[in-house]
Amino acid sequence: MKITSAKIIVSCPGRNFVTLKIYTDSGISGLGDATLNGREKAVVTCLEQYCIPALIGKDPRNTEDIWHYFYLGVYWKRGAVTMTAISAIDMALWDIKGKALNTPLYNLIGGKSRDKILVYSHANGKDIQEAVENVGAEMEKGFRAVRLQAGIPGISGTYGVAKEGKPYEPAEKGLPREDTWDTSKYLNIIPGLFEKTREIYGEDIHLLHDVHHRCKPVEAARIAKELEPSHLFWLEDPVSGELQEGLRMIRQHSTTPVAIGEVFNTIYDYTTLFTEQLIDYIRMPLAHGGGITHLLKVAAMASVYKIHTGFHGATDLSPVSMAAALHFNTAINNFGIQEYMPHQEVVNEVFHINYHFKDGYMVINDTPGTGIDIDEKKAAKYPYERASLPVNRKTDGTMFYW
Ligand code: KDG
Ligand code: MG
Repeated sequence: MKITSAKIIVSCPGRNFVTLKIYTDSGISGLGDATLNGREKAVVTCLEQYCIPALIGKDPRNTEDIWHYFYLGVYWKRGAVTMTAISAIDMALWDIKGKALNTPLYNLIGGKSRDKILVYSHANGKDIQEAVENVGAEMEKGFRAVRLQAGIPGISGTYGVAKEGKPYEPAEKGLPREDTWDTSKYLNIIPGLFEKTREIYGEDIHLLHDVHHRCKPVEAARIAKELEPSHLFWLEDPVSGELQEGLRMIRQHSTTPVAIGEVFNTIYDYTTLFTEQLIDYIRMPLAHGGGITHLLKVAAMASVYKIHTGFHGATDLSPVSMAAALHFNTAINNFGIQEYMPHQEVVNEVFHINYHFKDGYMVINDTPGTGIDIDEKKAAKYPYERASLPVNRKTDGTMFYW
């Protein structure tokens, strides 16, 4: 079998998605998600100019060799743009492999370890009261795990909190909005949010919280310690992962489980975190962390250190990513949880999805490969629109670092 061509489909059904479609001489094609929120066109260029020309003529079944060809072959290893391009190629090739063998992706990577995938949804509100009420709404939909964020009084536009009752969407049209951030105000609010939630709903719901890399190690240790009585499922991105050693202080002071890595892109971002058992969950998704080939290795190494997966699954990962992740989660032993932030209805016009939500879990069909399809005519109806994630300044105007 040979790769004959590849196409990139950029579409904006409510938000931007970049989809790679690889064609073969056997008539089989495969899909990969190449979406990198706010940097979509950089990945398009990387694929178009550098990767696709080198793919033509290769045997798509050689996923391991092709992965190393692109990872080692660029010389300039790693980085979000390069790794997203490699991830999309890898995802599409595993899709082709599954279709060629007429079997779902999970069968190629270990078969079924489980029939259904535990997912968590999002609840947020402008203040504690609204956020707590929204946890109840998610529980009524059947979710058994909920990520909870609340607006911080005195801070305009808290990241992770929806505006005016709209569904939460991290990127906004146009250039980046500038928000203000004050960590001390944030630290004072969050423990009370979870205390109230536990008081109302008890212990029979998993609660998660995302710090979005906003704390210094000592601040993260404080919040992790203060949240201990609320028994979180995890505290996400408590510090920026640029400095893996920064996670040590959290571990020294608290037993709140830690998840990190939605912005990571290789195993080398995790080595200290694994070997010192500084975290409990891996957030790095298939779409940015080198695809199935690389994440199989990351998950295997994590399992040695009793660490589970908890892949990123925000709306900026396309349904192609979600389908691939559900297969992956079905197969591996050390799966923990999957983030599920439902896409807007219009997304289902473009992507024909093969999974559904039921009683707190996602279920994936047995269609060969990843089993997801794209309607290119519908995709063309929604052209790319520039969108950006916000940037943050401290109250005195300094760019927020930490
Ligand atoms: O593109 C950035 C978003 O995906 C991210 O901010 C969402 O933190 C996020 C999460 O955990 O879903
Ligand atoms: Mg996050």
